[in-house]
Amino acid sequence: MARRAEGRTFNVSVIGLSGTEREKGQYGVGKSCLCNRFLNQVADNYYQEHISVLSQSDFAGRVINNDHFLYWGSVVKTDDGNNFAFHVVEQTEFIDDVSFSPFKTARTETYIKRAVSGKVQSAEKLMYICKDQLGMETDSAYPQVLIPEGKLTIDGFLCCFDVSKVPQRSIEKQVEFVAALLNNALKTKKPVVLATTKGDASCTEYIKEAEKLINRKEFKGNVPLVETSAHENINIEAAFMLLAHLIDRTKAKSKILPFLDARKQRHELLEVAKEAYIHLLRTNVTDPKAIWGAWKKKLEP
Ligand SMILES: Nc1nc2c(ncn2[C@@H]2O[C@H](COP(=O)(O)OP(=O)(O)OP(=O)(O)O)[C@@H](O)[C@H]2O)c(=O)[nH]1
Ligand SMILES: [Mg+2]
Repeated sequence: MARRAEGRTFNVSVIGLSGTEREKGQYGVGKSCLCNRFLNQVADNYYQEHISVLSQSDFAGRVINNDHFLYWGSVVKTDDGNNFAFHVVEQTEFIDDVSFSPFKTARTETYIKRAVSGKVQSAEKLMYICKDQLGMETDSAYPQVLIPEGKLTIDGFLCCFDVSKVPQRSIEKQVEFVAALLNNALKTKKPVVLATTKGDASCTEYIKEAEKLINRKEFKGNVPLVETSAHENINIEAAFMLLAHLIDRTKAKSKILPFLDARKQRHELLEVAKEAYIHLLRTNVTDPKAIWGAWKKKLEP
């Protein structure tokens, strides 16, 4: 059954509470970090801070390209021996750093309508890597990867729900916003997964609110929930793979671990990796005067 997924590309749109500080509170809900963790395999390429308050020139640059979404690039993941290719976009709201209101574009719908678009398009838009890339788009430090040509048809939505406490954002506000977003996303008939974000800094009542939300009668059974943490890399791949299985209607459903079990598994894996790395260093680097920079390069794959 799972073979059907072989060679298929899944275009995923990551959505969630977005807007000015008045709407989303002091920080975002974690859409960018979730995308960053999924797309970049190398831990050193994970950035904890991304921006959405920009200058007019950064908004008009090739990465943002005068649109309220980011193209995060593509990645291939292997599950049960099958390859799953993903293209990921993040629907957000970019704010002008002079007026502190959203940049005006040709599209005038609200975020809740725009974020569930079935197709996204932005001619020659470049893949976003990190905030320092803005204004430096042509610098050789940043690979220039183009969004696929033409319209990108979205196959499913990964909706973020922040379960940490954020100043100037009430939980009621987030619940109301995400409920409207889920409603609109389900109307598209595309699969939707709710990812609780920032599980490493979670508040139990907020997790309960997310569970209550997906158990409302209009969503019950239609929106699976995955508890994630981008900072600790917990259940991130699992959330995308679950969505891919729903899109592909494969019987091989991903097994989603509860947050604490997934965290334990992650810590065990890190422990094994750490031990293996220490062993590698001990067996290779025997010169007490060895220079770290030079050896690091030699040992990197
Ligand atoms: N503790 C913790 N903080 C996180 C995690 N993910 C994101 N954050 C923090 O939350 C803040 C907002 O994260 P972003 O990923 O930029 O949020 P966003 O939804 O993309 O924000 P906008 O696009 O501006 O709406 C940043 O300070 C992140 O470091 C996480 O897994 N754990
Ligand atoms: Mg963002």
